[in-house]
Amino acid sequence: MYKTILMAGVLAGLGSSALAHATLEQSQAIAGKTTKITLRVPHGCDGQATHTVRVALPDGFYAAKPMPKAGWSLKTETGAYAQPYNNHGTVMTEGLRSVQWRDGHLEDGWYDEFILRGVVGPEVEAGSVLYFKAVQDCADGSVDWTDTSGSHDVPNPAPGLVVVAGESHQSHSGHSSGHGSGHDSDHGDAGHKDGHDHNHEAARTVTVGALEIKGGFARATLPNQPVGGGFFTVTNTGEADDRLLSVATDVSPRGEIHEMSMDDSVMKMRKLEDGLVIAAGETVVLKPGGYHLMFMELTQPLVKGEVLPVTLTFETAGAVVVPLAIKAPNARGSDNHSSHDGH
Ligand SMILES: [Cu+2]
Repeated sequence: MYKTILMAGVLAGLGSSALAHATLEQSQAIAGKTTKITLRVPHGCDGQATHTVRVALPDGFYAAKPMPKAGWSLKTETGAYAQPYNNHGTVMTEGLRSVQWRDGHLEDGWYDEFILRGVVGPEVEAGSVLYFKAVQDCADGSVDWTDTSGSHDVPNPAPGLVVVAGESHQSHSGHSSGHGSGHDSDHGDAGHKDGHDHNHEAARTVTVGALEIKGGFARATLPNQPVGGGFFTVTNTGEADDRLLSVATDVSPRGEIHEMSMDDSVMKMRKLEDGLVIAAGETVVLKPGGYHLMFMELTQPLVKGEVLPVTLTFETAGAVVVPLAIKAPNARGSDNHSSHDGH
């Protein structure tokens, strides 16, 4: 129990530093669907009040509309899209590209949210990140949130969300996810993809620092199954060791890094309290029966064919979002993982 509390403290510590940044409330959006974007502004510029909040809309986000805000005036800019979109049978080649909420007053010690909505282009690849670069203007300066490198170690990461594949019509009715993004869409037919290749894009290689991560997958869970497992292969192409410190995901309040090993001819699982070392020049495989990610207290089932974005945090390389393709409950493993029931 003590370990659990200690771990929670460490996670809370990481969380609070992330909260100091401007972020989006939404962590995911579905390709081809309408989604709401909520920019959270947690502080001003070095103690000064914010009077303007500017947000640039990324390519791949169209038919956007800002939500007006009492006490702030709205200024918008339109421009050409990177590609045309079919919006209810009308071809759109341009539209809203940036929004400014101006002439407001948000004290450094206050918190507020700035909202817009739009459609994620059906062409946006699952697993890619849409960044909404944001800038706060104050009396004597600005704070920018415009770094789109994907690293969480920079002082000014741009707010972003992970795009997941559009659902097929068949699987939609059976979808029990509590995730709201896009489900209120009135653009449901805008470029609906067939559901068969959802997993395909998730298999691509993700690079962060000297690390190359590929083959990410998770196992679909049965209804009421309390935990889920995630796997991937990581190669350290650098000169120095790195270490996987934590995993975070929307579907679980607690992600852990586990190891399965034989102990007196009994397969046992244990949590790696100090993380998992990725030695320089080495490849570490997380797989069923070996090292794995474990998502405790699942808040929703992992559905085969969907993509689960997880945020991995490494000691040196920093944090990176890795899409895990959700495969069959027994995917790529012969072990029955039954010891997980004891969690
Ligand atoms: Cu486990």
